Amino acid sequence: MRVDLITIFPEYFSPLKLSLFGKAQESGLVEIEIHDLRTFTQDKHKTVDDAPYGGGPGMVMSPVVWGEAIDAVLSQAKTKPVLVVPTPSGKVFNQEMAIKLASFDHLVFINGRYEGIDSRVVEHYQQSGEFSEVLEISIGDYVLAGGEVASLVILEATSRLINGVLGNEDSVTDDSFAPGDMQNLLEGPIYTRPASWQGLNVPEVLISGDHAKIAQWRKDEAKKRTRKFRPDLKA
Ligand code: 97T
Repeated sequence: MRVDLITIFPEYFSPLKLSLFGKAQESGLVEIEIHDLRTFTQDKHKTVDDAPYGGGPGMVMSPVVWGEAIDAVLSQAKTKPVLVVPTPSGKVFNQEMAIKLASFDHLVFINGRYEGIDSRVVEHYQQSGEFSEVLEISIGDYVLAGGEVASLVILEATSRLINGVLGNEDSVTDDSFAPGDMQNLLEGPIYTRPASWQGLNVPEVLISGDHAKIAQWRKDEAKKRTRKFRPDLKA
């Protein structure tokens, strides 16, 4: 998979150079390139924003500068990429969307700061046909200072699903092997040695050796936890 990230804060993406992602990149499974938006400005002050039409607080990022940057990335693309736009007004990200993103060959993330990116940028690339899809994605109902952290979240959730990345040995995408990846249920409690710690004992059933009983217990605990913390999920 090829990933391009465009940002005014390239340093935000330094975690991508750490072991987890670094290994995936060395092995050639994921190729990540970070682009500084300011290199696509025309003026001496490298301006990327302007006042909003209609008034109001804050600044809006320029469609002209974003267009230059995105077109430069597109000109290097071998296949039609997917445009990922982190925004608080997008569709809320979930595991199903991560699985879908992991199936694509090329992702381009654009990271807005200030009050956001001029809305014509998304509109233009939706209609230009240069991207196979344009996905506006929120990572939850809270406000960030910009899209960079949201992009990191989306990229980590996505890249760990690619075989060979982040130690994925086909166990990750298979629900039956990956309780933490379950779509409809939270994971129940888990334990390791010692059997007793701080006066707290590991549930007897897990030491019983009765695998059918253990599976039933885990399912029951997962349901209890889901009903408690995520009543919106069907458990
Ligand atoms: O709050 C934001 C600002 C810019 C880009 C994305 C976000 C956001 O994404 N998910 C929640 C908030």
